[in-house]
Amino acid sequence: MSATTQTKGFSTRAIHFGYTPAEHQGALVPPIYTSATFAFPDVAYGARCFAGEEAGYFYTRIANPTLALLESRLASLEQGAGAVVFGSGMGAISATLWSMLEPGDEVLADMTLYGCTFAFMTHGLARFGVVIRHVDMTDPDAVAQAMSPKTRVVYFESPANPNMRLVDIDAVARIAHQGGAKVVVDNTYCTPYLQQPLLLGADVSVHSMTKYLGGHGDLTAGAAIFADAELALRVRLYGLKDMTGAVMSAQDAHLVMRGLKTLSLRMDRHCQNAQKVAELLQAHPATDVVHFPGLPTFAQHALAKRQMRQFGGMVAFELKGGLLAGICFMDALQLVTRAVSLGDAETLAQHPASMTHSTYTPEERQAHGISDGLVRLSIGLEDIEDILADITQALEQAQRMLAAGHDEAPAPPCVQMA
Ligand code: 3LM
Repeated sequence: MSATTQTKGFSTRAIHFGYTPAEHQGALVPPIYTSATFAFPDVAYGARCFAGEEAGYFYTRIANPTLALLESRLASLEQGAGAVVFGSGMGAISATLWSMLEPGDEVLADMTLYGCTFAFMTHGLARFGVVIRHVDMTDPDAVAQAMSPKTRVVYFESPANPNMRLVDIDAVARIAHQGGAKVVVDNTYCTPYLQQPLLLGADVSVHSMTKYLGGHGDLTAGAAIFADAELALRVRLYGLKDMTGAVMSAQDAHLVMRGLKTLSLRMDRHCQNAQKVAELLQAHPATDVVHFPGLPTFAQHALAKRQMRQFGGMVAFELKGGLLAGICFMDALQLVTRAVSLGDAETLAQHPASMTHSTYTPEERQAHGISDGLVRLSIGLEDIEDILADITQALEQAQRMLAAGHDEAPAPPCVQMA
């Protein structure tokens, strides 16, 4: 069997793509090249490397054999022409956007973005003359209306962190391309296993590999996968090399490749468990609203079925009693861990308004559809009965506290209580 053929299935490529043990002393697991620099046989070779005339490795911030293997595997999994890996998801996002934009250009961004992406745009790019405009991309017509001749990049997450809104990638990509803009999709919540943005028309798919791709909460890393190899090269030689230096370590690349081997298995289980949690929450009298694409009542359920393989492992919800009830619920959890991040084996609970999305002002959160009472769960791989039992007891505890008029749960500092 050829280890490198694109015709093999997703899981086969996640395990084998780009690597032949016979070329590496028979080592089943690819070697980890920790070297920062690479020896030149002579000066002329070194000069050719720097001039881009020689394909060899010369410095790990630009390229490294272990990172290159991971990059080729990611490009294969998401059907890209090339990929670049980074030291974090924010490294991938910032290096990509720095490489695509100039002062005076406009980014059209969805209303809801991960908090640090929002901050990078509004507090970062905007300071350098890039105009950021937000539009509700759940409505492709709104994107068409908002496009201007200066729009260079259309940027969104689907599902969006934290409120799970979906964007029709195919429809929005068509509109963006008609207007001459490129489309960047943050595919972190889905991974290449659940969603293939490039096949739906996107130009770049970015990932925090800190999440599902690594899968074990023990590394930070990012990736950008490109439909166009030329843009990939520009991001590597400008965004990564000069603008951010957000290089990934070879040891972390090894860990991500280990994570990739079980990605499809883990995602299947994350999705199954999340579906059961969402159903439990929706049926429970303590909950007000549940945001999960796999619920038939989810407003964009049909779109989810069309563009996602399964519905993902993330669930967001609000309890009756809003913020106070949400805090009581979170503090009552015993198995589920109170922590930010997502995609780990452990089920995690966090409060976006005071944690991941505290980069928005309260007014911005309100305008961008991130309510103070929202609780976000990253559903893990534990036995589903244990996850459901912990959530059930925490819901009951929150109900009891509210019924008893309990008002001791302090509001997180950045959230203004009504
Ligand atoms: C979080 N998110 O808990 P890193 N894109 C998306 C993300 O969710 C994230 C990034 C990019 C969370 C991290 S909040 C302090 C913890 C959709 C990260 C950025 O740079 O690898 O963390 O990825 O939602």
